[in-house]
Amino acid sequence: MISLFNKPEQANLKIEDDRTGLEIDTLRRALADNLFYNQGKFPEIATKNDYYMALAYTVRDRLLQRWLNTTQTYLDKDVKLVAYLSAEFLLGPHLGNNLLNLGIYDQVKQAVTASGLDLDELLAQEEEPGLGNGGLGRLAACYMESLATLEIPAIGYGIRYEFGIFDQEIRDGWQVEITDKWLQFGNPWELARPEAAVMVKLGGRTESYIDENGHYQSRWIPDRVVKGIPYDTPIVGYRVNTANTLRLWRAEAPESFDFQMFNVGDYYGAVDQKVYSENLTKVLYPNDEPIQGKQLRLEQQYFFVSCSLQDMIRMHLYTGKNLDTFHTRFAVQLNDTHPAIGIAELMRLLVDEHHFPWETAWEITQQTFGFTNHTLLPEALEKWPIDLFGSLLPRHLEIIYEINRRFLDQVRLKYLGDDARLARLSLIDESGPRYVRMAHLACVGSHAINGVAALHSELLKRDTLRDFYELWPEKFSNKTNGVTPRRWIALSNPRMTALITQKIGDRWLTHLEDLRQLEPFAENASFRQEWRQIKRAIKQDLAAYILAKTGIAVNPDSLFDIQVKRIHEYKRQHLNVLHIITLYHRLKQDPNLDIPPRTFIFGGKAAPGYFMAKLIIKLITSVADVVNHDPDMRDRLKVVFLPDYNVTLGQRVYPAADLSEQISTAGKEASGTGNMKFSMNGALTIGTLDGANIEIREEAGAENFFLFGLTAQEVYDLQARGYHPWDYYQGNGQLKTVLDLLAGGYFSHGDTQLFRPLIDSLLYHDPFLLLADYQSYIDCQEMVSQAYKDQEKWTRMSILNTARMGKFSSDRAIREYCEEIWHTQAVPITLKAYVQADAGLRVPNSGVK
Ligand code: 26W
Repeated sequence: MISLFNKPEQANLKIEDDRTGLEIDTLRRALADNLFYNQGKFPEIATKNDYYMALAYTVRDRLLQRWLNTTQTYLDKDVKLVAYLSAEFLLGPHLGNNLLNLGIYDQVKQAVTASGLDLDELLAQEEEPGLGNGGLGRLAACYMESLATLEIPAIGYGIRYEFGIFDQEIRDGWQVEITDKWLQFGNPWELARPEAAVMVKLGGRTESYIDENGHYQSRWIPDRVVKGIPYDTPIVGYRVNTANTLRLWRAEAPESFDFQMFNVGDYYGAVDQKVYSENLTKVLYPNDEPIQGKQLRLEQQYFFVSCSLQDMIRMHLYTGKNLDTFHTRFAVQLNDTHPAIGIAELMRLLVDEHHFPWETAWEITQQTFGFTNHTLLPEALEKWPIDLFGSLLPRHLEIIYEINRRFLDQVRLKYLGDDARLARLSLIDESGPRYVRMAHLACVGSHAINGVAALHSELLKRDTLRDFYELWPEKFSNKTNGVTPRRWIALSNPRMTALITQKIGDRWLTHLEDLRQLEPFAENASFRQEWRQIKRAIKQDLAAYILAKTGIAVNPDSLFDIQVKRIHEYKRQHLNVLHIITLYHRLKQDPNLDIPPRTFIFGGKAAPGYFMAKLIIKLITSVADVVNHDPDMRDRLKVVFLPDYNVTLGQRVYPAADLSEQISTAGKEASGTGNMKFSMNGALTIGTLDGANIEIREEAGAENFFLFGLTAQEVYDLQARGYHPWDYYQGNGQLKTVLDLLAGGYFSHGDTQLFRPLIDSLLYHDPFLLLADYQSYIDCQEMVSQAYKDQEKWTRMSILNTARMGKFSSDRAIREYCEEIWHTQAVPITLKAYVQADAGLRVPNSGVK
């Protein structure tokens, strides 16, 4: 975003096109210049990171023109902007993606090589910005990339955590969390915008008064004020001129040093404010799903939402518009309930700060917001204790009470005397200790509510948000998730990309439905051969990486069976382990069992406070230890836990899979997005009818999908009539053997206590029905082994999976959001040079005083 303040005078600068040229020599010179002028280094003393930074600045120069032109265009033209509010953006490394989207990968590779450097080594230098936990954060990143590629005016708003998701190390089989110092070498991809700082109030009290027009007014007297500093990162579209902005907020003390306090000798008091404020954006909460209800979390949410809404209002007023058209200029999407406080904050800004009548303000607010729910797990639906909420946001609590009063009046009219429904719908949970239900605020304050896969959206309407659906069916829709084919195919799998483009051209990268044209090639033996060779080469690369990282040698000709995602009981990584132990036991019983050798690969972080998830990691590493060192296995079974699973590692792993594990309990995984990335890269899926698995199977064809397990309805019915996991244990010899082996300490050096909590949970509760789905899963895995023996058949299924994944492009999802929720259109950008080599600086006629 161009800084709107202090305009430099007309300057007569002679600018080399070193900063935009793409000729190899120009790029090489730019690289050398940036090493010298930006890093202040010369080759003899330059580190690999210096070269990475120099290259990053060289590439950044080449996207700035797009960025400035995009911003200028949005200011000049009266465009409607999508504002995507998310507490998490799991962006992944920038450099490779920017090279791809700018279309300069090859030139830069040549220039770097000609300079005696290795592009892959420089790419590996980048610390990925891990500003998210998992699915929700990564989806936000894919959507930002698609918005830019589709030339949709958009801004992403979030938090610039100083420390992102922890780095994971495995010590003695256990997860250990390491602080993620992603900013330690600086971040060349962001621009600080201190001139666009905004102030945010916290705590304190309110006092009401009657204003000069006799209207009731309330003013908020905070006891703390924090300054929000925006940092802007360009999000470049693929082969278009659009570069949208991701604006992430950092908190700092308004006065970094309170001299008054210092002078009275309260040294610590003097910096207290500073430390307190900065703590606000210090670290990402590393839990996805179970909420913690920590005050700092609510402060983080309010802070970035208030900064963002104030920023949008400032932009709207800057264009000379009045705020009663705010909703025609901004379509604000709430990425789950984490930014839902935004509804009360926009009301506060419109009513208290801009003196709008309540009704008008409410109309604008509802028209502005859309809400996406990403989870059905009751423990993940955010609700804040009234006292905590009221002490931090006293004015917002008043506003929420007023929203609730007017809402329940409406409900009462429609459902006279139905007090139970009123209590269920209320924004305030009065059933015990009182809470503010953030999902209810989001539903009441938004004009659109959506789930992230067909089944999930149905379950939202049938269960979680049933009362709201009955009230406002027109608000509800489904928007099945998608992933960007640029990062997850073109960047992650260049070999397959080249083969596909060779056959069907390259339009598919922006029109993924074109992949259907690959179908006939599934019947072509030599194409299948080429397809298999590519998969083999990628598996070879991953095998080398696994050996380097874990010391485990895996066979690239074995079936790569992969499960990578956050560790969670509903995702059932431990069911996968029950299969491994079953197979292991069978091979011990019958060493001549004819099964294709398998390599089981796991990856994923556990929330630090989630004991069972951490125990599941220990289970995987313990079983791996025994299986990998058992000579009877003769390398037919290998188990690997890959540490520190993140976006960078995902780019290595998804293309290398033969089998994608999507084995969550039906009705629990809202959508999943890893499932899409695996299928797009030719992996076959073993999965339940859960989340987007259902739609992947619909698109790929049931015959190209390994289905098992209870459906969501069957899960519901089984739990309704009473589920006794013990009976399954007693009733299935193989299952009993497997669990007894575990309980007996076979995989824990005889320690029978280590996995007791896990086994007891399975035998006496099993909330995620592992034992109920065990046999179906094992039988299905047998089908997989049989299918893999026929490589031609397998390859054909693999090609058809890729060919039929067009639906799962984030471009399709974004087009649906634009047409059905945001009502925004593409605004193509024409590139005009900001700096004419001969004419000096050209200052746009913005007319801002
Ligand atoms: C308050 C703690 C917390 C943090 C994150 C609660 C819930 C979350 C997210 C909603 C969890 C999440 O990432 N959900 C995942 O969102 C993906 C994108 O829509 C879906 O594909 C996954 O199925 C869903 O688990």
